[in-house]
Amino acid sequence: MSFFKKLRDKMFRSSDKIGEGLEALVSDAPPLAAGEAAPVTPPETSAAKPGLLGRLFPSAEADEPRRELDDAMLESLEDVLIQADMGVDTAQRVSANIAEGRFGKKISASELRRALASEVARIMTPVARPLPLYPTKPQVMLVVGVNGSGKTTTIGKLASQFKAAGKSVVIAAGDTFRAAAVEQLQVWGTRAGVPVLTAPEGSDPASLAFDAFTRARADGADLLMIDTAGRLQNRADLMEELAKIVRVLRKVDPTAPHNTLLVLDATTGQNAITQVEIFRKIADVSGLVMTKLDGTAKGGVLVSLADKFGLPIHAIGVGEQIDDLAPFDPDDFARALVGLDV
Ligand SMILES: Nc1nc2c(ncn2[C@@H]2O[C@H](COP(=O)(O)OP(=O)(O)OP(=O)(O)O)[C@@H](O)[C@H]2O)c(=O)[nH]1
Ligand SMILES: [Mg+2]
Repeated sequence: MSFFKKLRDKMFRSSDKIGEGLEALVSDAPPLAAGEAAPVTPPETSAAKPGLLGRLFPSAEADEPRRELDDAMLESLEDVLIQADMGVDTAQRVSANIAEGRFGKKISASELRRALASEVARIMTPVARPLPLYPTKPQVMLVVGVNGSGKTTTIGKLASQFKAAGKSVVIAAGDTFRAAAVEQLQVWGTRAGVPVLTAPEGSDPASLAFDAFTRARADGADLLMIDTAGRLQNRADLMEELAKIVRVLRKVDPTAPHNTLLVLDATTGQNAITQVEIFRKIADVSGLVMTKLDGTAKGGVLVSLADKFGLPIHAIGVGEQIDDLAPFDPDDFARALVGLDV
């Protein structure tokens, strides 16, 4: 199954919500009753085949209800986007851009969907950047984020992908706060076939980071990924802990860490915005990973993150399995978000 199909299937809640919202905007007709068949497009008359045949057998899309794009409809569009967690500013900007050249014209739900998908893709394209790899050995990736955002899982998935790509990877279990966190990372390390360096519960994560760095360097590893604890209850402690990790890493290599990945949980919706603001103050965040895009109606938050911060989005997580992490593709994401098939 292509990753797009998987993303589309898994992001069903976002796309359903936006898709239904758009249909409702354009049509006053009651929705199809359960069990009632949707109109089927005859194969020869699909939009991909315009011309004579298309004119003789108008496609289902041509029969779609249309409604004039006016102020009221734009306002409702904004509401649909806000409900999908795009945030007020981004929702307004997106709606205004969609109105350009279309205001006062009759528009169908399919046209609206396509317009929205291309607007979302336009916003996301500049931030869609794969995780950069440098020739530095080892390249140090510090992984930060609030509790439960998916840091450990993301490290496991990334380690497995880098390993499969022929890189030698070392993981440091820098969340020394909970014994369970270390065990969880060891499970991922075993799955990925990657060594996990640990320290006793409650010990100093910075000294583990230092040991892991010197060991990874001595071993000639390509990548060192450092997991961290995500306790935000006490921001000063966390700030101090992360600052100390960075300080000791820089004793070994003044250019480290080479990436600081902030892992965000899509289901937290607009809260992700606050998390970016906080973590940017605490750490030198170089890029984002958005997890749990499967089964959330809040995928729109990614659009508002891109619009607001312009930080690179490296990857997205759509499940708990080892291969449920993919590079961020703006077109696939936009189409999945609005519920377009192709
Ligand atoms: N559905 C889904 N679940 C995910 C995804 N990524 C992580 N999870 C789940 O989210 C939960 C938390 O993930 P962790 O990786 O433990 O999060 P963490 O940031 O390390 O959490 P702490 O160590 O407590 O700070 C786990 O149950 C994961 O399986 C994802 O992309 N989709
Ligand atoms: Mg963890």
